[in-house]
Amino acid sequence: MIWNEEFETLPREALEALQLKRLKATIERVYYTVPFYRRKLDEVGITPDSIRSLEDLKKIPFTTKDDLRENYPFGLFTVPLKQIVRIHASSGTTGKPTVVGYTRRDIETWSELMARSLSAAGVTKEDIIQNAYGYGLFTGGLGVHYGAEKIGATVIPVSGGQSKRQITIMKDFGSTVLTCTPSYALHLAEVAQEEGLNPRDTKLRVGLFGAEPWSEEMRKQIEELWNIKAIDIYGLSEIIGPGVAVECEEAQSGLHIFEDHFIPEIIDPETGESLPYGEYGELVITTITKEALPLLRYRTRDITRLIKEPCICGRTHMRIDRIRGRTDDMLIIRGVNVFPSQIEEILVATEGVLPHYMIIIDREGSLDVVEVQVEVDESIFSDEVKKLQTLARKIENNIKDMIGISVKVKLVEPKTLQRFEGKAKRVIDKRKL
Ligand code: DLL
Repeated sequence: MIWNEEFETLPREALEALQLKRLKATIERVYYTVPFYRRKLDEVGITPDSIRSLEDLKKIPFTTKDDLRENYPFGLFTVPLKQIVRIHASSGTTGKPTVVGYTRRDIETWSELMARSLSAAGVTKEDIIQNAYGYGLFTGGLGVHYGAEKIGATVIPVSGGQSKRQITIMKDFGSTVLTCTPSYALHLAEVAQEEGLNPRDTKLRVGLFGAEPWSEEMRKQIEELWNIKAIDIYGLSEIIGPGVAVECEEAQSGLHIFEDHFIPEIIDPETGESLPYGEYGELVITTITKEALPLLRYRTRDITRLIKEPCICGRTHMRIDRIRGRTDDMLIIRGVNVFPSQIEEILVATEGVLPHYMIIIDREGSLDVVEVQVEVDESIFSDEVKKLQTLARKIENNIKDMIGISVKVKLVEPKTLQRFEGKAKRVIDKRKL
């Protein structure tokens, strides 16, 4: 279902005209209110008047996470705090958190984008949404919450964690939609089983999963386990939170990025040059309707590609492909670039292997060594040792053939690896410790 027919199906020409108008207004806004942007734009000789076409966007310097950190906490806000009605922050693994602020209108924009996202997944006011994204400084919980209320659905603000209680609530309240990270959706299915509930027997029919990379194979597993449709939803705090892009239930192939609010570009993460259409690279986003914290050419560090082909759902907004991973999550193993999601794809596609794994990288002498620990079915585990070895070798060969790196695969018993309530952490890089 399309929430905002008018804007989500704007013909390209009208959409681009709107983008240009909004881009100009955004540049004007930051130029006159944020010293950081004023300085940056002056350095390259750009004034708000120099932007005549969307192509001119390329003349504007990038904004990075470091810029946000250097202006911690509120230095990039365009308005005084009295106009800010909400703050969120992402913890990050190193250094200061990234702090983002919203005006009342920003919250309205975000709610609209989340209403669109839920509708794209087929969610309506008839639904009961169990929102198991964390509430708090993380944008997942409240982002979904406001969108859910906007469409008039019944929202259960259960937040993440307390998994047994999640299952009780799901059963007793008859939740029809689950929102959480894909790794938590997997974990919850296990907990349901432990509680004597077959996850396929619940009333759940749709899930909106995101906030971390997951593979197509993982989607199949989740859909199968829960007997639901699993929709990929993308976003980041800096840009607004969840609801930057979402898959439609019709195609489930690529995520529509809401182009009346964001302008996407793909660049080579090494050189910063724009890449030809269709190539994978780093996603760069310019916000064109944000008030408190507009970002010009923000480097997301997420790797994807653009898809401009028309979609069967009727939306005219282009799509981004499933996120492959982040530039900073990319592993360089003996010189080969590898994303954990590529390894995941191979593991999860293997018969008898469970979607729970951990990648451990270490250095022996000057050589990188990788161990992939992955859980296997109880039935396989109780098989003879030889069968287990054969399976491990088979996975090692597939990884070698498809990705080009040699790894050691260690098959472990079900439920022995760590589980996650929020974003999963599936790589331990001891080289960096
Ligand atoms: O994770 C916002 C969000 C909440 C998105 C709920 C979807 C659902 P941050 O904590 O700032 O915001 O983390 C943003 O998470 O740059 C990606 O690297 C990753 N990410 C988010 N969605 C996806 C996705 C939220 N669908 C960072 N696929 C982003 C892959 C994703 N990675």
